[in-house]
Amino acid sequence: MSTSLFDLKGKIALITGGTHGLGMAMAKGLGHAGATLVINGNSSREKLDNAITEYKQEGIKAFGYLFDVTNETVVNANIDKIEAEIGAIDILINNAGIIKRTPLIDMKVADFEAVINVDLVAPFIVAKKVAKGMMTRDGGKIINICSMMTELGRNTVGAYAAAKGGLKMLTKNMATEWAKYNIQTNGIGPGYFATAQTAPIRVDGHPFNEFIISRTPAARWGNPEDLAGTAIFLSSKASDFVNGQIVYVDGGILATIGKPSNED
Ligand code: GCO
Repeated sequence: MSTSLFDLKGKIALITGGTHGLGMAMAKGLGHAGATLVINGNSSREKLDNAITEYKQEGIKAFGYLFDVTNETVVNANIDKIEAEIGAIDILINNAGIIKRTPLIDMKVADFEAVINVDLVAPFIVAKKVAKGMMTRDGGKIINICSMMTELGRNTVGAYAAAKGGLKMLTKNMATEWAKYNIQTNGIGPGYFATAQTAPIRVDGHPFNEFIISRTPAARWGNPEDLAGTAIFLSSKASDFVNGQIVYVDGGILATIGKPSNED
């Protein structure tokens, strides 16, 4: 029996969108802390299989399940399948997300709805099903992946901000309703990280790249590995009395109004 506060041996963790990027980095953190990983992919079997191979190459026990997190019938069937084949889910990281960068005035309603569906409705669908199982056992951990856009607006990401702002309040409501079942529900708000999602706005010389470097007190983009410790913390015994909190891993962006360009 493990005694370490941060030891996840014997735990089963489901990570949606865990085939790449921040989801994979957080999942690896949990895997190296001892958890068995169940990785959801949304579309490509090849991408999912490649990710599972990568986890296993790092000595992590991992299984892949391909399903659309926005479809409640499909989600419910796959959670039942996972819990029958692998075991009861102790930890859920709702990480799967999309972004569409378009000025609101030009955005199609269908595109707006697609972002809301994946980034806000899907975390509700998956968490509701997983929580039902946790309620019949001794509880569990739910982590919703938020964003800087949970707290701040930015040109062209209005739908994403609406979803991620809503996800903060959904997290607080899950915490409110489910804490009595020993389910701790919290969020992680990544700052600006070096991923495929941000690659287009991170190229050298891109005004946004310079802006983020100047706007971040740590004066750098985040590395996906920077998220692993917070994910382990919120997945472990160490956070058993933490509920409804969004932990921002952002290099300090949300702590400051910023500084004039002529200041050090
Ligand atoms: C953007 C970025 C952000 C980051 C992240 C910040 O276009 O502003 O993609 O949305 O990805 O969500 O926390």
